[in-house]
Amino acid sequence: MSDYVERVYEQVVEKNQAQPEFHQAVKEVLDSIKPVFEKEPKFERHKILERITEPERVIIFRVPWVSDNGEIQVNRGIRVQFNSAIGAYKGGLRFHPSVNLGIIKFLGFEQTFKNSLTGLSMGGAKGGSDFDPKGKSDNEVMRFCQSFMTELYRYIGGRMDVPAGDIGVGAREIGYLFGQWKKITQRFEPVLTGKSLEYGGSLVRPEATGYGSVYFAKEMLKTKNDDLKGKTCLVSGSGNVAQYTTEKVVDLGGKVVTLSDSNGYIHDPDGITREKLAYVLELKNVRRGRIKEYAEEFGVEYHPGGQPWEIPAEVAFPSATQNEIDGDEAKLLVDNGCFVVSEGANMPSTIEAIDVFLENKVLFGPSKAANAGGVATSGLEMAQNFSFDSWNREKVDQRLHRIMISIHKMAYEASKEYGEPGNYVLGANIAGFKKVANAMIFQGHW
Ligand code: NDP
Ligand code: 2IT
Repeated sequence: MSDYVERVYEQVVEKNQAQPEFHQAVKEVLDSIKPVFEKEPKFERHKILERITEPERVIIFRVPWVSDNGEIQVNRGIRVQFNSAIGAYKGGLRFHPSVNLGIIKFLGFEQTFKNSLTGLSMGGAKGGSDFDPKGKSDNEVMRFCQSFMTELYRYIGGRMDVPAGDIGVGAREIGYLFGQWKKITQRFEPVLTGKSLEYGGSLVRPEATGYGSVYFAKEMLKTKNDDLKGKTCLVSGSGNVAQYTTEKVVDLGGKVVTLSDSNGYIHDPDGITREKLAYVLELKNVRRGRIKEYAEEFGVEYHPGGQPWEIPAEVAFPSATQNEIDGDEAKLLVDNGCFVVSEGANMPSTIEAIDVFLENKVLFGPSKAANAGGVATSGLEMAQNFSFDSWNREKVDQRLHRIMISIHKMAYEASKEYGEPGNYVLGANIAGFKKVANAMIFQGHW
């Protein structure tokens, strides 16, 4: 039966050439769910794998805009509506020069299973552009967002497809995108999440991915009667996810000693305090500066070009981007005593790195489980919007916390049922997959 899985994987590679990240994401899921096909032949009969690896729809469009110096610029916009079996399409937008179809497809594919794990009714999607917001003026970002939405608006809606933020897309970009959508459609509905509070955003949405990733780490540690108190933690990135991961670790008594950006990392052996974190938020979100400035401000080491994984620590929270930990870096982490990894970023560990973590019995929280708090809270934002309500911080945070506990439980129980208790890669993939696959079967062949 696992021949079926191998065959479909080969077809995916053949049909989607030059999309290595998409192949990687598919391989990780397919390898995990092999035992499901042995137990339940109906999935093969219904050609679930052929269908689930093919996006329902891919939209690619031109995004022309004019820079401040009067020059015409052209970027590419993409929206991949991957799977709507369990809800309207839902997933973020990424603005980064590296964005291409393969990357957006890997993210949309992952999103399908992640959203399933949240227990909320949300299908999988992802979008973005090769636009680089770095160094652009607010007006340039606004004109770009307006042009992007002038095409995208045709394909989205509060009950159709609801984008949100990701790398390079935060509250500023969501605001410009929403303003343009509203101007074109003359409607006010939850067509985007990650909105500012003033016009329908949810408390705790900015914090949710980072908090959720730490809640997931806490649940994994609990299975060993352990917690984060006094543990040295590595965080990579210094954007949205990294910032609130750091905040929650500090709250729970852990010590975060690194942050990074694409130029290098800082090492603060005394730990990043709330005061220092406030500096990071201002540096990154307001001044849009580089993490190097932290080292200058607080007199700590800056490692240009490097990544935090060479620093000894017990816990790692990769929170920057895909494939930021390879097999050798995973070995280094393990050799230095790291025994908990919670993936805030999407697919930050290569397949080789995951193998190293699993072989060494690291408590490894794969991204589709560990970082699902962000999209889950987007779902809570929509629930508030559709009911014309807004909940207080405690209520949203409690719901988020409960969802992360439930995702951990589902992944753990599936890992146990399939004979590898504590293998959260297996557990999350199986639990996320089954719900979507069954929903597809119930709805007939489409
Ligand atoms: P931000 O844009 O806020 O921050 C991204 C951070 O990662 C920056 O520090 C950035 O550095 C660094 N980074 C980005 N690309 C690279 C790269 N190619 N190499 C090295 N460093 C890089 O994004 P988020 O914090 O929102 O996203 C971080 C990760 O978390 C992504 O993988 C995203 O998909 C994932 N995620 C985000 C969610 C959300 O709600 N925002 C939800 C779930 C997952 P620099 O400034 O130099 O580019
Ligand atoms: O990868 C992700 O889950 C996100 N970027 C958040 C998606 C969302 O719709 O909130």
